[in-house]
Amino acid sequence: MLARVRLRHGSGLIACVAMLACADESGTGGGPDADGGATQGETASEIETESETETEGESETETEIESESEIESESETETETETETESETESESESETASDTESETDTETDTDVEAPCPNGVTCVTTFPFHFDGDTGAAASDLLDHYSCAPEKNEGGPEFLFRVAAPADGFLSAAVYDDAGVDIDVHILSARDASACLDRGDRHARADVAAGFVWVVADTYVNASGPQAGAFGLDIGFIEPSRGACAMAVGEMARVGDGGDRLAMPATGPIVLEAHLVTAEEPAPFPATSTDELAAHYALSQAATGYVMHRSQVWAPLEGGSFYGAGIGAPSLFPLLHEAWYVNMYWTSAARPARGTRMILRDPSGTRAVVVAAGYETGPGNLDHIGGTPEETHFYMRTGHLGVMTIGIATDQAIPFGPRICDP
Ligand SMILES: [Ca+2]
Ligand SMILES: [Ca+2]
Repeated sequence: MLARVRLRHGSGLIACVAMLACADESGTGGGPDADGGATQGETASEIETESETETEGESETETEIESESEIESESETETETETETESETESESESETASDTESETDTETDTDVEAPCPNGVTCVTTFPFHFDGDTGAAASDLLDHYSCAPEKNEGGPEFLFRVAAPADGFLSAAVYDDAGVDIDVHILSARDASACLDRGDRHARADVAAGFVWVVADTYVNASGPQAGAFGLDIGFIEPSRGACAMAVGEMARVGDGGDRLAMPATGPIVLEAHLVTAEEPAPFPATSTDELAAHYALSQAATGYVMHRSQVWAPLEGGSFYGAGIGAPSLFPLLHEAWYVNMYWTSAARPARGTRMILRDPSGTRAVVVAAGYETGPGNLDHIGGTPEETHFYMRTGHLGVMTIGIATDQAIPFGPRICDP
């Protein structure tokens, strides 16, 4: 539906300025190195298909997932579909569910996590929360179509979760299943399919108010029937820091800029970057683009509490002896900083000290992420003013080359991760 293809032309291979790794524009959104065969060719031309797997409705398959590339279009896609085309019949079919629970679930501002947990529902009060289940044995089979994407057939059995958000914040949920199974995840503001805030084939996210939010892991129905089966579900809640987002005014010397330095803060396209090995991941280091990757995802999620269905691979082999190499030894790279890292094509002289706080901000809003600079240099195309991994893009609702404002935080004491800036 909204599938987009973006071509990106880098400036080609430029001499490395870092000890272990040089400019990295590859291994980002395009995923051409999914087979571990990263080449310099990726730098020159990279294709990213930003299509959410399910935008084709019934043609939903698992195969697209392997492209490693469709990361961030869900919000765009679903914004369009949130135009509520819900049918009357659907409303009626859901009214039963809604009516018998409304009294206890109509608690948008109720943070009483002690409220009785309804029958057949799993109640969630701690994060990150993990659940393993099998929709082939689910007790509920009431919800079929959700207002986020009414054309999607979620007619198979579902698991319901009542989530107590402890504050206003960012709620996300990720689902993991195997081939032949297709469980989708939905975030609802009430126990009602017409109250859908977001949904996804693999993950969903929403800014929620303190109180109860509902998450439903539902079974997608394709032409072959309900794709029920075993799945894992993670639910995470992050309360963004709030406050000033002042950025230092100055300029950044970048490799190959011919003395034409970038005025900071700057606004422009931000690359979707790959993952880097951290201090929590001792040698032997990854020998392929996916070696030890699952462990990295788990470590990162545990360190940050930030839930998403991660899919980016390690930064490609270029100049280093292992995949996922940044600047300097991994032992110098805290796990928390990797989750929220940022790079620019700074010269070695201009490169900020490791762990310097920078801010990536929506140029026209208050949404931002505090990110860690100084660990990697790139992207090599100076038009792409910086890069950051999928964690940042997922929160910012941006994709590869999404436009953000970048700058060095004036206050170097603010916490890493999502932030709501003072207007
Ligand atoms: Ca269902
Ligand atoms: Ca799915």
